[in-house]
Amino acid sequence: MARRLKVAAAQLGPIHRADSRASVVKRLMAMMREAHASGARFVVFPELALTTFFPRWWMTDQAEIDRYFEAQMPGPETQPLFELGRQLKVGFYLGYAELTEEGGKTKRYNTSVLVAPNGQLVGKYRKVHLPGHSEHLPEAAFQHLEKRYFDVGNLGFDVWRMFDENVLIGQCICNDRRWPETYRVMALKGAEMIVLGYNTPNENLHTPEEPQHIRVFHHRLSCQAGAYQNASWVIATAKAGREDGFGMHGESLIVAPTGEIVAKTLTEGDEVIAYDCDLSLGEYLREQTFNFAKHRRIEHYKLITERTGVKAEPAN
Ligand code: ING
Repeated sequence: MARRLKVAAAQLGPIHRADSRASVVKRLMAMMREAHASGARFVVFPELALTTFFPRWWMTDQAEIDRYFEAQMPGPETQPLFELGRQLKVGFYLGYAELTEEGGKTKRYNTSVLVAPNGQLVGKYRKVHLPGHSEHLPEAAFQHLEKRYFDVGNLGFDVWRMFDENVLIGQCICNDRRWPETYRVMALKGAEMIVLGYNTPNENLHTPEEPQHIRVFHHRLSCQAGAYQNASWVIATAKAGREDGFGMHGESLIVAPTGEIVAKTLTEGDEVIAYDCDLSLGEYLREQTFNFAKHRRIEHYKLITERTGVKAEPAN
């Protein structure tokens, strides 16, 4: 009997600065119900799924910034979503801004959690690859201040066993999907399915002349390559649409271990897509092409973990 898990990507349309968390949680719950009605047992929500993508705004007042963060997960406003998951026996991935105390210091992370069908929190991830910049760019059409508002994630890349099928599930966030190291570390820990949420502006902040179709092409390329090269299912869920006028692309994807896109969203609004994932599909790739133990030569890869940036050193 093939191990199968029906998974849904629950894409969010825009969340404006004026939108309340309660109104967003209602939308998340409606999509969880829709996913459940389609037979899905695992729902992947976006990155920073409770608020607008606030790193686009220059803010200096820490209290104003912290209004976008959660001090508890679940907290009073998100508890209804966890309760619904427990009632429907649906597990989920949720991205949010985490405010926490570590060693007497306040820390702020771009975080995601995996929640089991019994409503219990299974695992937490904090975004490692923070894109953008930390200083104000007054001439730019919008900001991308993740390096200012968040600390670099300190939990590494992990996988967790979930569901009766004992699926090994890894999680990451947005820009992480562009870095092959992200998928590879989780695949080396046995990931069969890697889930992530994202908020990706339509425009390139630094190169406005970059054709818009390139953004979606690079998004697909990153997810498809990550899936194929690690023989893993990849589910990538957008927060999309125009938030206070600033556009972000949709194209939420469910990608098979072969690298093929098996489902994608068509709109930039709240939209649920689902697919009954055969967890054995990646096995032949893990046994042959990407049999890591048989084919990888780590003695030639040292530079990947010893050197951060480029240092041109031609062999001739
Ligand atoms: N957003 C974007 C992302 O990685 C980005 C930032 C877009 C970086 C395109 C490079 C190229 O999808 C977040 N939130 O990481």
